[in-house]
This record gives sequence, structure tokens and C-alpha cells, in this order.
Amino acid sequence: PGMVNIDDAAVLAMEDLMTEYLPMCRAMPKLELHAHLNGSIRAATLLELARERDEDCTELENILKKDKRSLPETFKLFGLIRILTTDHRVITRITREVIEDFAAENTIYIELRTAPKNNSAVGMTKRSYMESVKVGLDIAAPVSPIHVRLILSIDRRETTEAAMDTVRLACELRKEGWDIAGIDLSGDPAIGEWTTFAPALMFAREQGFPLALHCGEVRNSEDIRSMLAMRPERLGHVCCLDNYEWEVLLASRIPVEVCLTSNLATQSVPSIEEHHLAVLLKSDHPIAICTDDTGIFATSLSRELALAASCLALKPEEVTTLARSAIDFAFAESSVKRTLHQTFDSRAQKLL
Ligand code: 6MZ
Repeated sequence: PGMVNIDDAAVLAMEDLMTEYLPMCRAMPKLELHAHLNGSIRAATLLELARERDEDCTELENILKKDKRSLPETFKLFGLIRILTTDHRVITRITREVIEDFAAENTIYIELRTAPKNNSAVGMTKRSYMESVKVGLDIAAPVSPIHVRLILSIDRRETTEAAMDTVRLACELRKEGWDIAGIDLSGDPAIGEWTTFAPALMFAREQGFPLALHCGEVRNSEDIRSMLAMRPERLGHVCCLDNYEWEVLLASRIPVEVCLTSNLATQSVPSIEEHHLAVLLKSDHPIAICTDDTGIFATSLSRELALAASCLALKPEEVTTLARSAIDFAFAESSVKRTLHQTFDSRAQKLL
């Protein structure tokens, strides 16, 4: 009794180290390049919505309590969230809360991604879904000092035509003056064929949208190799690449969005010590530390940065460099990046 095994001891030591980095990482100006709107919903809001619907929340509470959840469990949770967040008012609310939460932890820039959804039962179209997101952004804006841009996601469950609709919507919204940063491909990696999404992704590229693709959350060589061949502007996760694919990735210099807690929770990577973050950094590969789903994985951008810092035993200046480097990989014009560098430097300066 009272004994901890080696694994637990290693985890506890990492937790201690992480806690030491946390205050600095909270105060650090940060950029979020990979966050899903519905995955970033506050756990409290999710439970409140479930109770409002008179749902039996035990299953939801149990899943939320677990610190590890497999990819299938995670996507089960996304299914539940989808049921609870189908009305426009709720989408507006969660958007406002997500922006407030990121701004409150000194995030200065976010490319928030979400998949526009049709739901005729509640009179929702992909456009009206996005409009309810926009209302949430507009409510949050005056009280949240953060530059917010949107990435529209194609869900792997969608048909080619539905995926094309999302890209067409992105074109329309951009024409109307919305700040659309790019297009993402996400969703359950066990579902969907590359050939279904490729035409919509090519179309998005023709329309001048940068692409961020979820790549290699599970082993699927056809997907992974097709994605690498397409040379998207950024890749997310890249957990399950074979040696050849690693070589191609490293040679490509495509920036990688690293989501540590998500990868560990979903067991896409066996342990933090074995996470490919260290390899990427050693190869001087471009990376950005991101959250993925703060609500689902009970994390925050500060925590992810602290976790990366403790994992790599970074010095304070190196933590600053790591946080700052995300500016280079943002889907933003050089004038925006210049402003971000200025904001970052003036705020990081105060930390010294
Ligand atoms: C793949 C993910 C994801 O779009 O409804 N999503 N897709 N891998 C992940 N890693 C765990 N985390 C989130 O946000 C929720 C949706 O984002 C995708 C899933 O399709 C999820 O349903 P939106 O706002």
C-alpha cells in the first residue's frame, strides 16, 4: 500500500514538472491553431444542456470523468455533443464561451474550426449554423481581446457533394467579408475514404484556401500518403506514420499541429515519453502546440504548452520561442503576422 509503480511515478514526476511551468505558460501570449468548436465546449455547459433535456447523464458524466478515453469513446462523446448542440442558440452560446475561455488564458489569436451542419428538424442549414457561430463571436468580441478567425471543417462522414457545399459556403462567406482562414478535414478517422474528400479539398485549394488535414490518428497508409502527396499547408496529429511516411513528412517541412493530451487520451500515442513531439523538435520540424478539444480532454492551451515544456525540459526562453513560433504557421497574411509578432513580443517582454 502506498507504493506507486514506475509508470505512475513517471507520470507524477511529469505532473509536478508541468505544474511548475503552468504559471509561466498561463501568462505567456499564445496562439491556437487547432481547436474544434464543439470539442472545446465547457464540461459544465455540456452537463447543463444534458440536464435541460432531461437526459440520464450518468453515461456522459462517467465518460467526462475518465482521463483516458479511446478514439471510439471520444467519437461516441462527439455524437452525444452533436445531439445536445443542435440549436442555433446553443451554438451561439458555446462559441461565446469558447472564445471567452481562450482569451482569458492570454490567447492572442485563434483559428477556431467547426463543421457547418444541416439539420432540417430545427431549420438549420450550414449557413445558418455558421451565422449562429458568428453571433457568438460578435458577442464575445468586445470583452475578449483575441483575434478570431474561422476554419470550416469537412467531416469524414460527409459525401463529396456535402463536402463541396462546405467549401462553397466558405467562398460565399469570404466574399461577404467573413474572416475564413482555411479548410480542415476532420472527423472519425475510422470512417470515410480519401477519394470522397479529395475533390472538395482540391476545389478549396483552387479557391485559395489553405488546408489543414487530420492525418494519421490511426494507421491508414492510403490516407496518410495521399495527404502527404497533396502537401497541405498544415497537418494535425501525424501519430501513426511508418518510417517511409516519416521521411516524407520531415522532408516536406509541412507544419504539424501537436495535440499532446488528445493523442494520449485517445491512445493514438502510447505514452508522453514516446510522443513524436521530441522527434519533430529534434529534426527542427515546424510545430505548433494546440489543444484539439479543451472540453473533451479537460485541458487548456496553457496546460498543453506546459506539458510540452516539461516533456522537453525547456528553458523559459525556449518556451517563449515555442509559443511564438506558432505565428509563422498561422494561415494569416504577413501584415497580420507582423502585428501578432508585435503583440506577442510586447506581452512576452513583461514576463521577463
Ligand atoms: C478527428 C476530431 C477530433 O466541428 O462539431 N474532431 N476529428 N480527430 C479528433 N481528435 C480527437 N476532435 C474533434 O467540433 C467537433 C468535431 O470535430 C471533429 C469531430 O468531427 C467532432 O465531431 P465541430 O465544431
